Amino acid sequence: MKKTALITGATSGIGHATAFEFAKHGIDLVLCGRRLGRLETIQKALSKLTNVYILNFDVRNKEEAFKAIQSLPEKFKNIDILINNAGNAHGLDIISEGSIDDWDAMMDINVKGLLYVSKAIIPGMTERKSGHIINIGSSAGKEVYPKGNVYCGSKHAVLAITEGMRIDLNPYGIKVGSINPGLVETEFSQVRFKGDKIADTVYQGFKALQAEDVAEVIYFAVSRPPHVNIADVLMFCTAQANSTIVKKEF
Ligand code: NDP
Ligand code: 8X3
Repeated sequence: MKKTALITGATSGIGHATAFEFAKHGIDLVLCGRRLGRLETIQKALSKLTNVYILNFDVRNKEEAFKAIQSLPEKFKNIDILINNAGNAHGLDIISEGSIDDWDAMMDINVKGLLYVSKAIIPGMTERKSGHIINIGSSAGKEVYPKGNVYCGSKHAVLAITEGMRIDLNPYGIKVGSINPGLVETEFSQVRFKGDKIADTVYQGFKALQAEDVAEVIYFAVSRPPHVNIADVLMFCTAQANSTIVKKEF
């Protein structure tokens, strides 16, 4: 039977690549993000392959998030697969110099935004006693690196919440897992460094993971048979050993 997936952060990077990967496999899509123009462009491109509905909201705003999800038309209402992907890092500073606005943004988007969207979608899954939730964590949810303090904290929270969801949703037969990549070449560093040219150097000298590499793993997880749940994946590019060791060609 055709499934419907809701992907947050579908306008760029991992979420965007996942939308394309899912469309290729005929999964119906509800694509979310703040940049409406991008959502419309992606909808136009993917509508040739599958049914696509777009929802334009900021995950930080719980009223907007609930209103958007509740507004889904009948055809897209039953979300089989939730990909909680929207997120980002803001700044890279030692804890004494970090900006409170950056901290708020990371906790509000990466942690609270994920919770709001989940809260709006999980009741439908528990009612139907089926569903699959994949939270996009990070290697930063398993390790802490210098100046990563609050971003790493937000991603550790994502991992703890994922495990909590898996426990609590177990009686309903709902699959819950996390995919945790290391360095992926997306708009992530443009956002983290607020457009500063240092962002251009982050992925230089080695081949970082590409958004499509992560999307393929996400599709692998959602395409397993009903008795198999991919609970936790840590993935790096070959050049990366952990959060602080990356083999560069210069
Ligand atoms: P991108 O910056 O390319 O994409 C981030 C996506 O999140 C965009 O589609 C953006 O859409 C959306 N988003 C950001 N803030 C909000 C918000 N307030 N409300 C709604 N949507 C929002 O980064 P990535 O693809 O790399 O990041 C995706 C996820 O992967 C994040 O959770 C990130 O932490 C995680 N990750 C990234 C890694 C990396 O190295 N790139 C490694 C490990 C994990 P819009 O701006 O249109 O709202
Ligand atoms: C993104 C990976 O190492 O830039 O979550 O924090 S890292």
